[in-house]
Amino acid sequence: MTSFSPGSGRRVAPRSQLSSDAPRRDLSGTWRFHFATRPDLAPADACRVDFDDSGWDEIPVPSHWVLQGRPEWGRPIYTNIDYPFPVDPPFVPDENPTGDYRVEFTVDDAFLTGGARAHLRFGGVESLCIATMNGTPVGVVRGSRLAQELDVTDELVVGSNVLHLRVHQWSSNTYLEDQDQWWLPGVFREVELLSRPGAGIDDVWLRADFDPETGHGTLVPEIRAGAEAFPVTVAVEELGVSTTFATPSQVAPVPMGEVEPWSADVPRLYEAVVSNAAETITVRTGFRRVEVVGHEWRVNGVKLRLRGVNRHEYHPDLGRVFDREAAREGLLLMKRHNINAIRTAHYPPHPELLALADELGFWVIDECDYETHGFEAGGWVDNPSDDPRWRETLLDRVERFFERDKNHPCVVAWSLGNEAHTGANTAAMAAWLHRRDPGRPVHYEPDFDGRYSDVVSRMYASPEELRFLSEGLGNNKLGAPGRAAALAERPMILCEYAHAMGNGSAQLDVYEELFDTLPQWHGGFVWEWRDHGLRTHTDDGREFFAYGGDFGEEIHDGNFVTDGMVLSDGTPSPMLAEFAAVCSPIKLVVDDLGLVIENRRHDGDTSDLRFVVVDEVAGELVARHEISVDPIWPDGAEDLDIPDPPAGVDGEVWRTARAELAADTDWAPAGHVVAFHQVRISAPPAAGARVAEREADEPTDRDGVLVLGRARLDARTGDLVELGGHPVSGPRLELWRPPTDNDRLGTSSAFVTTDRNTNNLVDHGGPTHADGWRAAGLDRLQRRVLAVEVGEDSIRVRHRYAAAAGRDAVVVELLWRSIEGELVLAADAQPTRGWPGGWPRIGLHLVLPPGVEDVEWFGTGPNENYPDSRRAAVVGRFLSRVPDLTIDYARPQESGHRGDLRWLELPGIGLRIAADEVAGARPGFTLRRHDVREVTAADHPHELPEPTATHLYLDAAQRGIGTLLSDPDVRPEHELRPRAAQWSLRFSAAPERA
Ligand code: IPT
Repeated sequence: MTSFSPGSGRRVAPRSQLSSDAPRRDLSGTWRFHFATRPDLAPADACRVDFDDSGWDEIPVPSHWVLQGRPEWGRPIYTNIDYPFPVDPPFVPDENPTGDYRVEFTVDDAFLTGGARAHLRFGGVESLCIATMNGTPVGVVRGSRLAQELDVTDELVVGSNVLHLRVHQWSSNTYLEDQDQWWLPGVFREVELLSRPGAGIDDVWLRADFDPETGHGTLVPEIRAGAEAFPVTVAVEELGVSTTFATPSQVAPVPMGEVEPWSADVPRLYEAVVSNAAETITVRTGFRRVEVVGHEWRVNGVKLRLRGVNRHEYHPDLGRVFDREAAREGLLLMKRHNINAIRTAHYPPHPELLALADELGFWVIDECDYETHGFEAGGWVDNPSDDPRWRETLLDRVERFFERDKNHPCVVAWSLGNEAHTGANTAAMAAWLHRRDPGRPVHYEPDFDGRYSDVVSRMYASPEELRFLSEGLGNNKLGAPGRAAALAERPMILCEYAHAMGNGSAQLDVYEELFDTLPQWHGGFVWEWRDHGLRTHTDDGREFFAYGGDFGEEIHDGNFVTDGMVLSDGTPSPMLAEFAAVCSPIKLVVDDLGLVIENRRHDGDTSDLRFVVVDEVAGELVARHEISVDPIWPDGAEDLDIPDPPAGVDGEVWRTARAELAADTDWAPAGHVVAFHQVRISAPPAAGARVAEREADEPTDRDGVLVLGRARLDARTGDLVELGGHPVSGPRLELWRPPTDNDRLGTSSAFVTTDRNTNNLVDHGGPTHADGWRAAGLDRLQRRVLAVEVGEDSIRVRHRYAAAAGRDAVVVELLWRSIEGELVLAADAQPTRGWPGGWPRIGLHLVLPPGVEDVEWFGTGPNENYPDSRRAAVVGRFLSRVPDLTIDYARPQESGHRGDLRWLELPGIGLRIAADEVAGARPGFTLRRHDVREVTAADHPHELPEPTATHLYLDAAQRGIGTLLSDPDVRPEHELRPRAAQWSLRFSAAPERA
């Protein structure tokens, strides 16, 4: 358990995951299982063939034992950086959960005939497994997400066999596997029994080169087999090529003639067959050439543009157990959102994932199973990356990782791991890869100085830092003095950016523009694809998705495990739509005269797309034009004339151009929108009769209730009590928003940065944004009525808002009038000088009756949007159910804001609210069943109380949502400083609906 060794016993040299016709037995199924809280409590004789396991429980293999609904078998633990036990390498605590597994299976003689050998192949066991076959120990398997074969020929018998595995949750390996995810022990990938034919082909590596100059492909085979295995034939039937090598020394490159290349955009695969008398191996191959030429990282001669995500292995019920259908659905969802690249954070995925990426088309950075982040707090003392005692194990890891995955065309770089600092061992891992596969670059982010990796990689760098790096200027985090200029000669990526925790991240467009314009930058990988909440139930049976702390962990990192663009239940977050809008490889610019279409795909013209322009007046569709255009080649653009927009019409004219799929594809149906652009057409308004000055109604006071048209107000406070016959209260000033994760964790200087010299995380420890807002009392404003003045045709109300102990105040004046059945509100908020810091919002809050079901609005939508994240939004008319307006982020927080409201209608209470422009701006709205205080108080969606009202917030402004871990998190132009605000609102009866 506690040695530095990479594993022991009958270990077989690492090989590819190959599809062979040799006999194979998947041992997945129901096994016998015994759980012990400590190794010394595990049954002593459990490995003996005649051991009586009839009293044991059962468990599915593959699975994690902590996800079997048996709390007595331990529970999941979530830590991001910390080890869940003392840093005392290579030792682990005595309390080391231990699972004993037993399975009985039979094999027939086909398995062992002709000198065949038998291998047990482990796809993944967390974290250490001692295997015993028919009573004989056959090996110790280490490396949780790495494959390992053991030769069990001498133990396997024709007929019945007993396999026993003893699995320890913690081992020395755990020090190397400190990734930001749940700790989930168990046999979580398949265990297979493979028959290896006597004169079989041990391993195959088909390097499939594509020459972009000639369009020709070449297969460069590497065949690992004994001389007796020859002759060996390599054939690609589709290309009419078949070559037989009589001896090992004859093995040589096989010219394929003209081929179609493989790329993420056009993932053309060919089936290659490698065979001999004993076995036939099928490899799906793709021809492509990966090169780093100066600062360009190219595939098939074309610079890569990575629009990527970090993807963990995750399933809300199964943990890291691979579910092919769910994984495929996930990849299709990526395709539908213009994602073309995956970093397999932070370990090699199930091999089938790479097969899917080959088939569907993704550029993949495949990452080794290696992270030691928990050494950081101790200044990286004893860090495995630079400790000779770990060298053999780390080289073993990189070898097993590489050998398993080497045949996949999707893999365009090898990554040594994540957050394990740097040292002689990581340098040796890189050297090993360079020697073994000169054809693909090595990535390793903590190699800040670029001593042994080929791609300059950073995390959460600010836009300014991207520019500095590009210009060859060093500073903190960017490279040692003297290295910056050298780094600027290399390709650059952000292996993590746009931290998607909760309602975040914004600024995708800022990064996209830099990726498109700075020559060294090739794009980045959003952190991360999906939340990892685990489906759980409360005692009374309500479902929720658990994050750190929900299983009573001693230490944990809370909801940092839910930081994806897709929620735990599979719901795409609004950020995913924003990503799709910003990162589309098809760029459209439309205006009243023309349409510019640019194709920034790596491969493939635009013949799969149709281009549509629609015109809307006041949110109503008035024209749809299909624009005919010849296919545009990658890197090409067209500037097209399009029909004139409508003229002489009443209302706003909006024109939207869309690139839609013309036909169904593997990943989306015809009509799917790949790109769009919307513009407001400044059409001259229709010449209409000027509206005559209208008379305002006179307010009347009936026993302390002021009646003004549709409204009734409290004569003492000036608050609404009724509107159109429905109880309504407010409006009240609101300066608080339920903190987003960024608000709650970020500071004016990002809360953690990395110290350049030590690579230690520096916690700036300053108050977070939310701390600042709380200190200013924004969440507890008290109100004092200054005046309620009833005039001849208006009611003027003045309120003063300030927090306990504070002197800073905001005075809000509300001027109510009623004109021909329309209630008109002119509101004005004026802060005193001297307010510290910033505000999250400046809004008016109206409390409406509960049960308001539906809303229709003319404004931005369909999704929530914020000042720094609104590229997925268009202006139009939308319908929604009220609960669907907000997102159930893992931890409840600000959600549902939609900027630039023109009007909204609530048919349930017959209310229409129109918002007029004041000083060129319109308010945004949020409609939610809980107020900001209820949302702030809840830690999970299911903790929100039964709704008692419907809350409408009309915000003159909201702060941006920013991007966590970047400095600054919110760009200065999207900060909200204390300021005055005005609203111009009209309340009327909603038109009757059919
Ligand atoms: C970065 C990690 O690489 C990633 O695994 C994840 O933990 C992310 O942070 C936070 O969610 S490391 C961080 C110190 C920048």
